[in-house]
Amino acid sequence: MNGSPLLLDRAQLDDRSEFRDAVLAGLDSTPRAIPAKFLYDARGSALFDAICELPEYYLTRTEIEILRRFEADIAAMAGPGCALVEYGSGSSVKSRLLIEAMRDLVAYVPIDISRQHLDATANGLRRDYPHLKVEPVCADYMTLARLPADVSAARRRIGFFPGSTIGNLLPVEATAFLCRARGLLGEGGALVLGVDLKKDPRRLHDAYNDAAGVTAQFTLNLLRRMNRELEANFDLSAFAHEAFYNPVEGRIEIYFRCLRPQTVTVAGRSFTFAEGERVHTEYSYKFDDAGIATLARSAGFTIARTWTDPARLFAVVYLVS
Ligand code: AVI
Repeated sequence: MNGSPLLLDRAQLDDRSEFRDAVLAGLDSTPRAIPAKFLYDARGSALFDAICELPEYYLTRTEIEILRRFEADIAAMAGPGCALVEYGSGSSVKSRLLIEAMRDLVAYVPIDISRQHLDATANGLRRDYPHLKVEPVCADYMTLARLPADVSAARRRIGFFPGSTIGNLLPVEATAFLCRARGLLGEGGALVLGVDLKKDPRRLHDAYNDAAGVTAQFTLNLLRRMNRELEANFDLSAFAHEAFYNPVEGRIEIYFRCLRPQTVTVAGRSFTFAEGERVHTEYSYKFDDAGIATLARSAGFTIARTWTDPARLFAVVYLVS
C-alpha cells in the first residue's frame, strides 16, 4: 500500500491517477470539494465499519433490525426464482439475511468496486451456500451497463441498495442511479432500498459527531490518504472534522475545516488555505415519505411497500417498475 509507485500494478496506478485528478480539480474549484468515494481506502473502510458499531450511529443496526423483522415479507414480495443484485456489496452482511429468506434464489450478484472485498465475500458465500450461484461483478455501480448473462435465467431480478448510501448522492445523481438500476433490473424487476429518515436534528448531529471521534478520524483520513498517495504535506493537527444538519436541504453536510492559515503541497501543486476555510467531503440526505416517493417517481419506480422500525428512524422500501 505504501510502496514506491514502481511497485504498483496497473489498476493501482489508474486508481491513483483518478484520485490525483479528482483532488486537484476539487481543490481548484470554488467551493472546494473532494468526492466522498475517496474516503474509502483500506483504513477509511475499516473506520466506516467502526462507525457502523458506534452507539450514536443508529443507521446500520436499525436497518438490520428492520431486515430481520421483515425478511419473510420481502421474500414473499419478490417470489420464487429470483436473482438478487446487490449494489456496493462490501461484506454482504445484510444480503445474507435476504439470501436466507429468499429460498429458490437463482443467483446472487454482488457489485463492488473493490476486487479484494468482492473476492473475499464471494468465497465466503460460496462456502456457506454451496447451491447458490454467486456471480460477483467488479465495477462502479454508478456506471455499470450489463449484468452477467446467467441472471437473465431468473424469473425476476431484485436489486438491493442498503445502508442509505443513496443519501450520499446528490438528488440528480440518485435519480440517474435509480434509472440505471431500473433498466438493469428489467421488466418485472424490483429494488429494495434502505433510506435514513428525517428526525430530531440533534439525533442526526450526534450520529455524525460521535463522542469517540471515529467519524472525525474517517474525514481526516482523506488528508492522510493525500499525504501518502499524492505526496501531500497536510498537517493533520491543522484541520478539523465538521458535520452539521442543514434543515433546508434535508441533509448532513461534512467538511474538513482549516484551523490556521497555511500552504500545502499536493501532487507538486501549492494550495493556500485560509483560517476557517473548509473542503466539502460528503452529503448524507435524509428523507420523509414524500421525499422517498418523489425520488422513486423521478426514476419511474413506485413504492410497493415501506417497512420501518417503531421509532421511524430508518426505512426499507420495495420499489417496482
Ligand atoms: C455510507 N453512508 C451511508 C454513510 C452515511 O451515513 O451517510 C457515510 C458516513 N459518513 C460519515 N458517517 C457515515
